[in-house]
Amino acid sequence: MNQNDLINTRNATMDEAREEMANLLEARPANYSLPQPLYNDPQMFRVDMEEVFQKEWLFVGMTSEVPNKGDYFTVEIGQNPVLVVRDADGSVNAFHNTCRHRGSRICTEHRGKVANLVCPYHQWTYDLKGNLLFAGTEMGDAFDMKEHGLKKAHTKTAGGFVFVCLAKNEPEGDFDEFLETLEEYMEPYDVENTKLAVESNMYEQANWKLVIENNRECYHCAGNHPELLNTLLEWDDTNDPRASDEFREHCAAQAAEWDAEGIPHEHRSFGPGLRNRIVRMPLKKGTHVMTLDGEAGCKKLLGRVKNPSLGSMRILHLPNSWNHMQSDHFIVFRVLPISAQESIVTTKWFVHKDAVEGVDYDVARLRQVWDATNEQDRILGEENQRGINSIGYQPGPYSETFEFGIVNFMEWYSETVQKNLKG
Ligand code: 3BY
Ligand code: FES
Ligand code: FE
Repeated sequence: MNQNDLINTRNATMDEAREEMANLLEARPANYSLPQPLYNDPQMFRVDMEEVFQKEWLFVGMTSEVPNKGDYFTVEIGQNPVLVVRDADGSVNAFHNTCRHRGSRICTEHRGKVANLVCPYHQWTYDLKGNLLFAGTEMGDAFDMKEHGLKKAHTKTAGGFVFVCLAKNEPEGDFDEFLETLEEYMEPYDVENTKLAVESNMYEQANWKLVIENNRECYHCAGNHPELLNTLLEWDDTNDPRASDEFREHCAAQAAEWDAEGIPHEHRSFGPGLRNRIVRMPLKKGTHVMTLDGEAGCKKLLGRVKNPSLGSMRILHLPNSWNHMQSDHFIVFRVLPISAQESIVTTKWFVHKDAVEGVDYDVARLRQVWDATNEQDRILGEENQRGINSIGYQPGPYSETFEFGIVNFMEWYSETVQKNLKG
């Protein structure tokens, strides 16, 4: 076979995978877990990468991680290294972290600060807008510097959240409306004046969809999350039909306080499968934040917050993030796929930028509950994956009352992939 034949064979294999994906999703009963290949097959994973992670808006981090000019962090979206950097004009830019010379990664650290972006291989140098400034003296007369700037990824920021999109064209939809709401709901926290207290990167041997499925239900909470359940109410909404009168009274009392303080709390959601969703939920009566004992994790409250009991404002962004905003600290979660059966879950804890470690907050205490919860969820995800890999696996039913969040996720996933496959 010559090179073209080889490329054609490869394309034909991907075309088959795309067709198989479309057929599997088309035939999928809405309230059942997915067929096995969608959780473990490498070709299906490539379709997920191409149709979801390389086309949709993804949460990557917070603007307060890059407070000053030249601050950057890096992130790997599947096989795509991306760098997020603060420009001199204050904007946050994202680029493919791959040199326009011969493709080396440019920023090799997880985070750092630079004046310019210098490739470690042959020192091609780019400014913070991605323009090529220097390529040595040996590239010949015909070489055009302007044609060799870094490739940009679309970037949007709102309420301190940074989203990137690797597609050529941004996806259509109501993402901007979600961002406006995010801006409004995040206002009390003054995110620009927060700092990263600590982060964890957890490797999980499970397909990314299993990580999200696990997060979208609390059916498993009672049996697995003793630390989290000290403070977290299992319902995902204040009007859950299963909730007791006591729960409703608690919600109403909290809502009255929040209204008086101008703290947004009402449920807002956008897109198919409530893809982007914000709701503030009270925590258990008598607890303030998600620490082991429910008492503050940081003595300095965030932004203009006065009330230590702001519950947790839950922010969901499919396909890859859920978040908990509280009075004294907030926690963001990011899921990124590595392969069909591997993912990375990154958790970051933020506090007021003037809070002093060891005085106002103790990192070990701050992270305790979600470290425990993440580890419990990792084991659940990995066991879920192992069972799904069996020839004995058969898609099983989701509970309508406990697992509607997964039904929604699957609705979004299925619609999005099918739409994107059609191009
Ligand atoms: O709290 C969360 O992030 C979600 C909600 C329910 C289960 N899971 C722990
Ligand atoms: Fe970057 Fe050569 S690959 S300078
Ligand atoms: Fe869990």
